[in-house]
Amino acid sequence: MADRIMVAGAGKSGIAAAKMLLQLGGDVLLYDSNVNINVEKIKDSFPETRQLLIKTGELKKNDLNTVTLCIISPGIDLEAPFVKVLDQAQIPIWSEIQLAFQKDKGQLVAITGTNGKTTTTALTGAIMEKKYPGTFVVGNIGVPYTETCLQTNETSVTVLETSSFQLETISDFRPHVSAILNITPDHLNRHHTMEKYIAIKESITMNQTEKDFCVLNYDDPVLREFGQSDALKAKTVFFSSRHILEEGYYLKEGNICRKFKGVSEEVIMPTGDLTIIGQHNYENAMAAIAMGFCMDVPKEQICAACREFTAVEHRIEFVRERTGVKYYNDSKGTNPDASIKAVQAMPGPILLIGGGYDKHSTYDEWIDEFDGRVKYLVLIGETRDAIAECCRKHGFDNVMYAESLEEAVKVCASYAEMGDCVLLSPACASWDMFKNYEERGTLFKKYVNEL
Ligand code: UMA
Repeated sequence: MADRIMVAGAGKSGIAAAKMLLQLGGDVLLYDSNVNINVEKIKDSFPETRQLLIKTGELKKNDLNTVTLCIISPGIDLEAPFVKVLDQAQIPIWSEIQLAFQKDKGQLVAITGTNGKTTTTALTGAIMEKKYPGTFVVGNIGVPYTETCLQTNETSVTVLETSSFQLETISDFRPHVSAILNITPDHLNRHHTMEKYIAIKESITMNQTEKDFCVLNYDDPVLREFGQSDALKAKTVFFSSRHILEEGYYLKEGNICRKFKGVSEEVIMPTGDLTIIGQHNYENAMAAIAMGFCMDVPKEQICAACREFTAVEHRIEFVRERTGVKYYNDSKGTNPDASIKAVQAMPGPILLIGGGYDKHSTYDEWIDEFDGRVKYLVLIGETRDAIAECCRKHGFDNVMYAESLEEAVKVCASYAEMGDCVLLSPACASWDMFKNYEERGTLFKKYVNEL
């Protein structure tokens, strides 16, 4: 019997990986632990199913008889019970991005970090597109890498948003340019310790050599140390929004500038030319600009892409103004640090909608940021008791509960006054009440537009 590759998880990544493997003539076992998924509907999405087996529910050793490799979807925890069965059978596990990387014929730019990944990936993609018309923008941003990797050629560039979940099971994955934007606590329910989470993020560089580049945030103490350590083989390119660097990209007098050994300071562009707002977005822009230069995109093309770029959906996205109140969708604010950035970027007093899936985050710094900015916090979801308790501890009493996102929007609209901002920035993932953060953000916009 022919060798079979198992693809674990029948979500976006799993379906794309299975299709790619079938297209290459392989035999695939598509496995999902959820017995309630619609197997017939999944089969219908495949053009050809002769070499495809689908299995749901408990995985047994016998199911793995001819399986030689497992491609795992990012949402699956390596502590999931079926992974033990794979380990016992000594079947190697690759992430979906590792599989795609092996088939990528072009150049790869990969971006990770706790926050800012999606905006930076989209902007970097727009910069690359100017010089390399065959640019693909994929990964955690929503399009699986395996969906596009077979379309790559020697001249194409792939810009990949890379989550810690995807990096956990790479092997020879090697981007020519990598970036780590920042590292603050997130997904600790899965990675358990900060040390492990940091190591996974830094592993984006593990196969890079001195021919490659790694763009790092100088203001993040962990990344500054990493960039100066021998552990990093790629050329370090720092950016900073707080320091004028001897070498790297930085902010000075309202401009994004750069300076390198033997070359005098060069102004790239004024931050005022960008439509994305807030210091964190200037950091994202500097990282994207640095990646543009690493990939030899001319300065005029980099600046043009930056000027044309508008905020990505669900990231401090302006929805509408109604009776003098501005509504913003920051559904992508899925951890406290991301939500702090949104709170800081608001142009007026805030009615904030927070709460969601429990990733065991701590909310103290988020709530400290409310001071003088947040008028009311309306809580939804699994974490609302924990957040309300933390608010009490910090002396913030203007907390209300809502049973649904729709109710939360209505509560905010009824309490908001002229000049206020209603912000959905939950500081939590969405998986307790929604399929994903996109669904949460899309519904928020719908409820706001129905007011
Ligand atoms: N499943 C199992 N066993 C398990 C757990 C899940 O079989 O133990 C199955 C589920 O029943 C489901 C499938 O796995 O059928 C879901 O797989 P998935 O969660 O990996 O979801 P995908 O649809 O493949 O989407 C993934 C990313 N999701 C996650 O990392 C949770 C998407 O990132 C990404 O856009 C997509 O691949 C394409 O690359 C989303 C995300 O929330 C946006 N990412 C996290 C974040 O940004 O914080 C990391």
